[in-house]
Amino acid sequence: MTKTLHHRACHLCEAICGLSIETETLADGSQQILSIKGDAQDSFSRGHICPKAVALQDIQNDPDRVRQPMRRTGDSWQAIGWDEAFALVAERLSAIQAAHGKNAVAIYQGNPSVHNYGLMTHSNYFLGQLKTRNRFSATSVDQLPHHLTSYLMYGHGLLLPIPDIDHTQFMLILGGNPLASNGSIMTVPDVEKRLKALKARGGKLVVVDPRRSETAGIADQHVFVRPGNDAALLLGLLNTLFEEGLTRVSHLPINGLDQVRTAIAAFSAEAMSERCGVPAATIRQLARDFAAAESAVCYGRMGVSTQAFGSLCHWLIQLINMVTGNLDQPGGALCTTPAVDLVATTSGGHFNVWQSRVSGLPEYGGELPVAALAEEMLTPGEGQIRALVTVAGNPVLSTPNGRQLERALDGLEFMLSVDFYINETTRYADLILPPTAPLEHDHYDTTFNVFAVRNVTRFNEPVLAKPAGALDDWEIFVGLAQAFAAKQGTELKPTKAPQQMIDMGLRFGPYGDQSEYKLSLAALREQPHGIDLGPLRPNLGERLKTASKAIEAAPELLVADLARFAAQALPAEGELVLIGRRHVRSNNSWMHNYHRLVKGKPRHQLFMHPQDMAGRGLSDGQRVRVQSRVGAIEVEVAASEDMMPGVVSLPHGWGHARPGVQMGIASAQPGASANDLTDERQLDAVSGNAALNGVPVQVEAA
Ligand SMILES: Nc1nc2c(c(=O)[nH]1)N[C@H]1C(S)=C(S)[C@@H](COP(=O)(O)OP(=O)(O)OC[C@H]3O[C@@H](n4cnc5c(=O)[nH]c(N)nc54)[C@H](O)[C@@H]3O)O[C@H]1N2
Ligand SMILES: Nc1nc2c(c(=O)[nH]1)N[C@H]1C(S)=C(S)[C@@H](COP(=O)(O)OP(=O)(O)OC[C@H]3O[C@@H](n4cnc5c(=O)[nH]c(N)nc54)[C@H](O)[C@@H]3O)O[C@H]1N2
Ligand code: SF4
Ligand SMILES: [Mo]
Repeated sequence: MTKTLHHRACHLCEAICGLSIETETLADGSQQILSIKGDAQDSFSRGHICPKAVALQDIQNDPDRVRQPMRRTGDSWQAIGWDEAFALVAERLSAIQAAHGKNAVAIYQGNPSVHNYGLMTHSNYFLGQLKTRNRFSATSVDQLPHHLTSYLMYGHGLLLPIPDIDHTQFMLILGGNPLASNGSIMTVPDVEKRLKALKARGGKLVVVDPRRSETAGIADQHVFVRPGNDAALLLGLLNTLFEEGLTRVSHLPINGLDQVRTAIAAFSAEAMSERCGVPAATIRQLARDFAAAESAVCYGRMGVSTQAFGSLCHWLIQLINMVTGNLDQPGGALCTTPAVDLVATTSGGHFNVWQSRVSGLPEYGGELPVAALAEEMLTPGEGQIRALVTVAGNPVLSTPNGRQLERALDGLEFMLSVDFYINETTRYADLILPPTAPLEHDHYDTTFNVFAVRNVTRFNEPVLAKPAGALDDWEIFVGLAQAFAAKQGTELKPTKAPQQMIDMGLRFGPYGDQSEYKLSLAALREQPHGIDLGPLRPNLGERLKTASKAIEAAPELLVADLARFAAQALPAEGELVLIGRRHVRSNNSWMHNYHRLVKGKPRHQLFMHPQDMAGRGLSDGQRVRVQSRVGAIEVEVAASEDMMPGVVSLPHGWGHARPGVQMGIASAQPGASANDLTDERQLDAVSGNAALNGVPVQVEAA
């Protein structure tokens, strides 16, 4: 019996905390996890950990986790071999594409893809061969407006300015709750400590949220806003900055700022107040405080991207940072200089080069908005989707109008899921190909180092041995690619292993062979606690990828959206709208099958202000029926003074009690899916991102 201490980054959320995992190897060679703790020596997370990381052992040991390829016939699943499975996929997808065209096969990639570097390097080795325009992902129920705005303004969708949280003196957060989410598009382990440090050095934290969230609870100021109307608040803010002469000249080359000034001249704080529900005096004061601070940063996340004016919001946020001189400045918003630099090595992207067949929604970077997925399956005609490949995703619980998507999945001719659970989505698959569990493969963060509040890098070896016959995600894609190419009679370019790709990325990157750091995979292997490459530094000027090599402050598409904004009706009197919510013990839809995370107080309820409950004769804990345009659910209501009156909040990712789901603990949990209420027609019109927040609903006793 030997004990080993491993160091490993947690991949479950964007905070990428360093963990210390102790394992024991028994005489028969089998391994077990003895403990999972925060790694105090980790250069970035300094020992921080949350309850989800401890559940990594539950993922490992879960008897419901699928461990070999499974084929479904009717309601029953049989294990089959890998080669047989690969051949079946090649055969079925080739036949469907031969009969109905390339676009008859669709792809959906879910969130864990970006936390798994083998999926990042190799999923396209197979999926690219399908040459379909029907590609979808979780991006369009999440951060698409961030990418589109950066693409339009800075020339690359990944040039995302990150809040310099450790050095700022004023942080304005809209629609983010990092105390629950641990931060997003702001990789920031131990965010609570860092926000408290901001306050301790005399800085100020302001949170704008229709719910007094956990983060709002530690802020100096919390401002309620009508869901979906942050653009009004941001316009009032920007207008005040211009009107009161609170702007500063930026060191960056900028085109179109005068045009912005003219375009927003009519949107004064006074004119915007009623729409967003924030007093004009508060908007003006926020602008003055922001401009007066030694350094300041405006940061918006989920709450402001998954709403009807998501792109407008993210544009305005960039502008507010820019005109106050805080863009590309310490203490403001800065882009990272990542060790593996995806911005330098990829093109900026493309937008609206083609559109979805039924609703004409624009592609971004080769993906269509997922709100269109079901209609593309259900609407007959040339180009109709007849087969689907899902990778690390659960769109039935994650995308708007999940019930409609279920009906669509039921009608497919073939479906493949690369996933290790039979859940609400994958139960419709004809074939499930399960990868190794997270701790059975190595780890490098290709994505979240790019979004981190410091420049950091880290490579980790597998913690546990790979079981005999198991394949990593990337190996599954190599197997699929080979079988598909063989079936098509096409030649497949040889590929390198993910590790070799990272080694090359490191060596050709900013800290590589040409630098004093000489980073390589071998160098990272010697530093399992990670390497700190210093604070974020101004670099945007040299990283811009626009044709003009200047920031485009007034992209036509976004300026034009102001007219759509101005034309909307004011919120109806007495209207009730739904927003989402996250909890630190939950992770989207897929971590409810572990007892240690679901025990204790229930967390699935609909939060409602007592005043709104009284008006409907509802009492705390009662079962209610929530109805939207697309559907209805039943759930328990919980009274909460933290809600803005007129707003109810429900976390997404629940509602596992559906037939055929093979996740014993999750299925026994109460709760319903928020996405049985969200509306596939409610979108940010510019990007096609789903507007999951601000959904009109009616609530009554069940
Ligand atoms: N109403 C509402 N809806 C939302 C949101 C909201 O706030 N409100 N949030 C949205 C956001 S931000 C996101 S990102 C999406 C998430 O949406 P999805 O990505 O579609 O859903 P997840 O719940 O992350 O499901 C992840 C799936 O990946 C599998 N998986 C986990 N790890 C791996 C792995 O390493 N390899 C493979 N192959 N599979 C793996 C899990 O078993 C699970 O089936 O949901 C969105 N939906
Ligand atoms: N514990 C946990 N951590 C997670 C996840 C998880 O599911 N659980 N998911 C991960 C993923 S995929 C993501 S993308 C990130 C998301 O990370 P965050 O963006 O921090 O997401 P949320 O915690 O949902 O916070 C969104 C906030 O927006 C508010 N909000 C809703 N509508 C509006 C609105 O119209 N205007 C404004 N101003 N606010 C609004 C909500 O009340 C909520 O407090 O979290 C990641 N981390
Ligand atoms: S906050 Fe929790 S889930 Fe997120 S990386 Fe850290 S330990 Fe993992
Ligand atoms: Mo997300």
